[in-house]
Amino acid sequence: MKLSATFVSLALAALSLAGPTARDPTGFVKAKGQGFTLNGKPYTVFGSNSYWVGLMGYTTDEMNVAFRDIAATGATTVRTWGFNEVTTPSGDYYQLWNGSTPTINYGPTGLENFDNVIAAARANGIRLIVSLTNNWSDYGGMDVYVNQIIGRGQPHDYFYTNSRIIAAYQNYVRAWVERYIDEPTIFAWELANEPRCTGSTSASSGTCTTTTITGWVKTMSAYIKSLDRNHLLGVGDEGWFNWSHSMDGSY
Ligand SMILES: *[C@@H]1O[C@H](CO)[C@@H](O)[C@H](O)[C@H]1NC(C)=O
Ligand SMILES: *[C@@H]1O[C@H](CO)[C@@H](O)[C@H](O)[C@H]1NC(C)=O
Ligand SMILES: CC(=O)N[C@H]1CO[C@H](CO)[C@@H](O)[C@@H]1O
Repeated sequence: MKLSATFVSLALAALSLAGPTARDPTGFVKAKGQGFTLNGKPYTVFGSNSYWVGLMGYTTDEMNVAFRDIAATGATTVRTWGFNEVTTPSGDYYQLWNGSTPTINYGPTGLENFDNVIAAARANGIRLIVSLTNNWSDYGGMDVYVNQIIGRGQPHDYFYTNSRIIAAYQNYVRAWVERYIDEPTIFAWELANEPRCTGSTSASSGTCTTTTITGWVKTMSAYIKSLDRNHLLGVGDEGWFNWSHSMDGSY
């Protein structure tokens, strides 16, 4: 469901724009009205949610094959994960937690690995939407911040309000944003994959509302924009249909 939702929203974005697709690796994509431009030409967002490219232990050659195959479909833009929170080092990961202390992994299994993801995307004319944490427990996500900083089983939504968690998340995103501030292959940062009041643990404070999420979005957007004026920024949210008969309405 997560994947198809992303596909639908990217496909809608693609449908809303006619015209040639710019593949120039230079220049930052900009928002213009309801569309996007690259070096003054229309930029069509069409692609996939290939969250896995930087998390499979791929060699640079394998990353190149993945992006080459995706580009061959006509895709311009790939959404991918810029997070994997772990408490024990394993495979590719970007942040390692020891108790409440996170350490960003700048090495070959961490941000140096993501340097390779970017290089392979660029080599194939693909731009990246990079999500910086997950609502869900896949690849760690928000619940790891909650568990490690304020205690296992604490409400998921404290991620949005606890000052120590906010500081840890900001520290993490600053490392990403500053590393890639001049990198035009980044199409946009995304605050989180599907931020919601509840997550995989179903632990909730009972006081989280839409305003809790939008307040966090305002704080974090302002924070990232204070560091990086080059890149677009998205929330990573879903939920525009509001169907009463199905949970899928929240997509
Ligand atoms: C984790 O932190 C504690 C101190 O809080 C330290 O004694 C321990 O060596 C650390 N573990 C690792 C693997 O770094
Ligand atoms: C969503 O649908 C519910 C009924 O299922 C309704 O009460 C609510 O007002 C709707 N919300 C919006 C934002 O339209
Ligand atoms: C909406 C959605 O896709 N939720 C899923 C997110 O991931 C968790 C597992 O991490 C699932 O339990 C949810 O159903």
